[in-house]
Amino acid sequence: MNALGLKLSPPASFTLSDDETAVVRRAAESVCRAAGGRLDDPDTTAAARGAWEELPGRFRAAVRDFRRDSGDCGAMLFRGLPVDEALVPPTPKADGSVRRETTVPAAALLMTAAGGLGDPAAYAPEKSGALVQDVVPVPGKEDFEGNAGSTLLSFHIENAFHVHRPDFVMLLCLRADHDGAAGLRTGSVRQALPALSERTRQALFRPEFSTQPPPSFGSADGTTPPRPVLSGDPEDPDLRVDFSATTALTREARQALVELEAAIDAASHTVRLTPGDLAIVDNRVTTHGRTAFRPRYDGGDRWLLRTFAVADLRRSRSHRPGDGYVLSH
Ligand SMILES: O=C(O)CCC(=O)C(=O)O
Ligand SMILES: [Fe+2]
Repeated sequence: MNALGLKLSPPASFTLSDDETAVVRRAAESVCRAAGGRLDDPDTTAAARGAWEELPGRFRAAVRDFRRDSGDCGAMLFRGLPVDEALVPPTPKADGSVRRETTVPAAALLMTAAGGLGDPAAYAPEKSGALVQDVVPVPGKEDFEGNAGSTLLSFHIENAFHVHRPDFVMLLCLRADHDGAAGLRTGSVRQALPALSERTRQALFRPEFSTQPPPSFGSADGTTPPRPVLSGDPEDPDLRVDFSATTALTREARQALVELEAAIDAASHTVRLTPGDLAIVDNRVTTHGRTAFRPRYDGGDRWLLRTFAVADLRRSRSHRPGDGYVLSH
């Protein structure tokens, strides 16, 4: 039930059969052999695009349907992807760690899945522009407002400040946290909207908010020019907000932001990812965050791999030198 007493359906989930998992594994392994295992090489991306065609039809249809209409939750869970936890190396602890080699089939898998949503993309100032990034707790960063932390991570649209924020965020679980406490939270504007007053909606459509780059963008500075939090169709708007980085510039805007955060919280869903679970979030309409958990830094901590996808790579061409997959700024 949400604040209005409405029952909100949770994100849809899709579970692969054992046979389908085996087919996905073979496709991912073929990508691992491309470009000498260099994950960020364009030949790997090309191999991943080809491997998409090899994936089970049922899986491809589900991803394609999600791409067309991500539903009320703007998030979907795919279970049973080929992750063999026993073969997963110790969870890294280094700040900003990323995958540079395609040796983990899971990394190849994310690149392949990106091909179904559009294309993979990354940002040079963030996690050294790697297409597949580690989401792991980092010692000393417990309170960090970013994915290296382990306190509550507030709801955000990924890279909300950026004119070319990603369209989709993919998070693939290699290992859960020791206590099974860490939960990925998603909260969609589609489910929150009915709880907002007309006055609040109007305030959120006004360009009276600015958003800073997240701390993961390193030294990148500069607050965005004033923008609206909601845009597009009043009945099905796009959302651009990061509750730890968006500032309201007027009193009414401030009040609207508080109301929006409460509505998103009330409409949110929490999922505890286990190895082989892939969450895809529609970053145009749905925020995500994470509950607190307690890392041990013993090699057995929670470990997700993250890749962004964009539906139309061309749109960001002016940010991508050499027509690559990494936005330079
Ligand atoms: O740890 C999580 O479940 C989500 C972290 C996050 O927001 C991200 O990696 O973008
Ligand atoms: Fe995030």
